[in-house]
Amino acid sequence: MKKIFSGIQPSGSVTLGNYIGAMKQFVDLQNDYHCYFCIVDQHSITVPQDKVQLRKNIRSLAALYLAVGIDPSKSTLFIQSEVPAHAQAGWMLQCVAYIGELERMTQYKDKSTGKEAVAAGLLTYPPLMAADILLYKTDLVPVGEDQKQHIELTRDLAERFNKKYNDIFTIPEPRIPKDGARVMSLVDPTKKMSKSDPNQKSFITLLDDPKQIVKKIKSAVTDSEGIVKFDKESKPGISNLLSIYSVLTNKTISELEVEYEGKGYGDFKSDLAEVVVNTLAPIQERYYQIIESEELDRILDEGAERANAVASKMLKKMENAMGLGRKRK
Ligand code: ATP
Ligand code: LTN
Repeated sequence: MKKIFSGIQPSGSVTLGNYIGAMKQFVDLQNDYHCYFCIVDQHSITVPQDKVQLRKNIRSLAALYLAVGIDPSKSTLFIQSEVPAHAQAGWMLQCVAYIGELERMTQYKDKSTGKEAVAAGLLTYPPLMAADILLYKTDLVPVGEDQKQHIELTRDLAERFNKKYNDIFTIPEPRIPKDGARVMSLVDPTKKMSKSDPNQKSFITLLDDPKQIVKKIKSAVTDSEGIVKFDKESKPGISNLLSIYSVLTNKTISELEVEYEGKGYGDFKSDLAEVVVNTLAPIQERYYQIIESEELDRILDEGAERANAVASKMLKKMENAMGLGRKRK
């Protein structure tokens, strides 16, 4: 069976963008692939985090993975910091990566621009992500559009390592959804919806209640034309809402354009809010059953154990290839 690895940062509440761009695909893929899904807490400390909130976010993200449909009997769900091989392999890959290529990463540029103190880890984030992926002989990495550049770098690092040391890494491919790979902010539809955006109105979280969802969608920035039509350039707001509507209902954008011909944004937005509320209701119900359960801890313990067994083997291969420590099998 081919292998899949993907990770989400516990850097805030999971958004509709994370769900549509990443999590929704995970659920479908777990039937056909050997899947590893990770809560990448070590990635999230590349920007400042409140330690109490971080712990909450880690548990909440784990419960959400299960609530959207990740089945622990099919997939391995675990927390990155509970599998030490990630940080160890990440260090080794930092020594394979060049500063120049790390400085070219757009996520680094976006998150560091204008900041007074930037953690070194923000720059060296991609080799840790490469370690996440390469430790599991991953074939496919399902992610949103924004992560494409990081997967390309992962491929470059793997090829460089294979050539220089020993041919041990599988070269992974990104898997980016055809639709919904870049859900935009509700406040500024030229920016990606992001869970660490300080403006709460810019995103819908998977745990927002119906009232909040209706309010956020009603106040989503559109244009003054009043015509429900997809045009990313001149109507980015309504185009974003159309994309969300389309992926959540499986109706095509053209079908929706016909359905809302002659109707205003008000009707369109109320219907979309209803679609989002109905999509999230069963997820929220499962979430609240799982979040406080001991079952969740058991699943995470078992996940870490399974991940550790696989990752530590690849880590040894990396150490042998690079000549670190003493020769071991
Ligand atoms: P942060 O704001 O802390 O950077 P984020 O919301 O961008 O977080 P990540 O944890 O970095 O989310 O991403 C988890 C997954 O969700 C990745 O596969 C990423 O590509 C995807 N993703 C994130 N934002 C969006 C979006 N707006 N549209 C589609 N996919 C997205
Ligand atoms: N960089 C990703 C999160 C991430 C990831 C990974 C995704 C860390 N490690 C491995 C896929 C595979 C992000 O910011 N969304």
